[in-house]
Amino acid sequence: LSTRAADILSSLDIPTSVELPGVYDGNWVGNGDIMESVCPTTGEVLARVKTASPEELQHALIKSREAYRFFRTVPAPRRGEILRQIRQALSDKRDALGALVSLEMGKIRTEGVGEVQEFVDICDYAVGLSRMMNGNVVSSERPGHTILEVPNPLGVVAVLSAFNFPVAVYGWNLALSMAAGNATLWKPSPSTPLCSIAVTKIVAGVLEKNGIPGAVAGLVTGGKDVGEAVVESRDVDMVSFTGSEAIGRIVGKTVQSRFGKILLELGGNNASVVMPDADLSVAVPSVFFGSIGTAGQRCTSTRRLYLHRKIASEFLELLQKMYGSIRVGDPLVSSTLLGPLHNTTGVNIFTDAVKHLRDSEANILTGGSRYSETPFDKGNFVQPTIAIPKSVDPTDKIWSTETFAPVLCAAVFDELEEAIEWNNAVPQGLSSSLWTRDLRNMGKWIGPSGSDTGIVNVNVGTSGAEIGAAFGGNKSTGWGRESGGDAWKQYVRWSACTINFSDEAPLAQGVDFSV
Ligand code: UN1
Repeated sequence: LSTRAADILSSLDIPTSVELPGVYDGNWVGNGDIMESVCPTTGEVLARVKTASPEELQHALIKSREAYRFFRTVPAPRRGEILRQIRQALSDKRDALGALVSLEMGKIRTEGVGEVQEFVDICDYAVGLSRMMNGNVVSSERPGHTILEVPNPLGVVAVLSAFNFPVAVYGWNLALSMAAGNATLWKPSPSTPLCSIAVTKIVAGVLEKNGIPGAVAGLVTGGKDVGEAVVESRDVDMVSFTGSEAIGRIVGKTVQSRFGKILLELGGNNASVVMPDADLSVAVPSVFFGSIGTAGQRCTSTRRLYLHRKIASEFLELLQKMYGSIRVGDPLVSSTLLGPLHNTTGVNIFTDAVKHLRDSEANILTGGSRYSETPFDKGNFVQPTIAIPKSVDPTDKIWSTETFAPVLCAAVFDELEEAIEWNNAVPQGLSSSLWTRDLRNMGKWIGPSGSDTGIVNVNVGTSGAEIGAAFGGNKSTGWGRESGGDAWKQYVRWSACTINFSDEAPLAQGVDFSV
């Protein structure tokens, strides 16, 4: 193992040079298939992880159920206090954990650390929430009656997370799920097991100190088989899945067929729309970050760019200049702005998209190839690409599918209505941005005839949402909401309780059933 990898792992108390147990249900075990964690920058094998065997998975589910039965009786503010301690423990390890994210996932240092910060932030939020998960008192139409709407803990929540946010997305789910009084079982992406082991160790340390069963925050690493078994299990009350539309469709159907609860965060295909009155000194750098940040591997990355004819060439010139100045390299080096794609599948997605652009005679303004010279030859480095496809055909896959790589497609429009139509013409509906200084444009954009995405920004890029508002998308993005806003309401089971304090038994709607 390279020294830098060894240093990062040991700073997080992860042993090097052994096969790591990748299952936690109160104890660390792992007798299933061995999975390798590979560094996307160097190709180095960082660790070998022993995943969950089928028996271990079933055992973990039993332990989760037991943990839930205990945890649901712990008062919510007390659960909040445990979250406060988790927040502190994560914050103490923020830089080390951030470095591990960069090492294993490939995103740059500040984004790796930022992701841990996002987990810290949602813990803060959930601490407050633990004293504010209020139900309702509803007026009854019957004398001497009252109606309560009570949020109760839901059960076992399984979180299936993606490689691109190997820490934060679990954090969003864990924090709300714990505040709500559930047990959470994490099935991370098969290619980022180390991040999940490191996070689980930190969380488990806090649970242990407080005498809480470890399976309140359990972990099962593994591949497709483990994921399928979790999704199919009737012991899982809610599945929160982040990933592709293709897999999400299967997950959604499976959970629905057993009438479980489902929360889906699927593909994004996010557009920025730039009006002629936009402040380009704000818009250009934001589009730059939106399209190149995380090497284009956020669900919220900017993939489509619609420019008003009056500013289109100026905008593209400025943007290309920024693309030209991008510092590519090792994501752990603090000056780097563009790291590698996470895996070779990502490289193939990039190559296919570029080939499709070329075949369909798109104008490729910049990029279009891999970086293959040393030191990039060992990693998954690709050139950020801007292309102008021949037409804006929403049925063409270059516009209608999520390309999880730094490929930005641009087109020119004349009227805002036209741009809104293009924005809404794709199956996905996660995030979108309008750049304007005119209030009337803004009103159109955020109103009933405006953008149909779950995140609708003005003079703010498509990616990089704060945790305070609900995060999620509409249409084929899956309609799920995580993080802030009302998202917590999905992690509880609601009880509508009509209570009779009177000496009579009147029926609702005045129904007379007297003998
Ligand atoms: C994701 O890409 O799965 O808004 C989540 C953002 C981040 C989260 C992205 N806060 O870009």
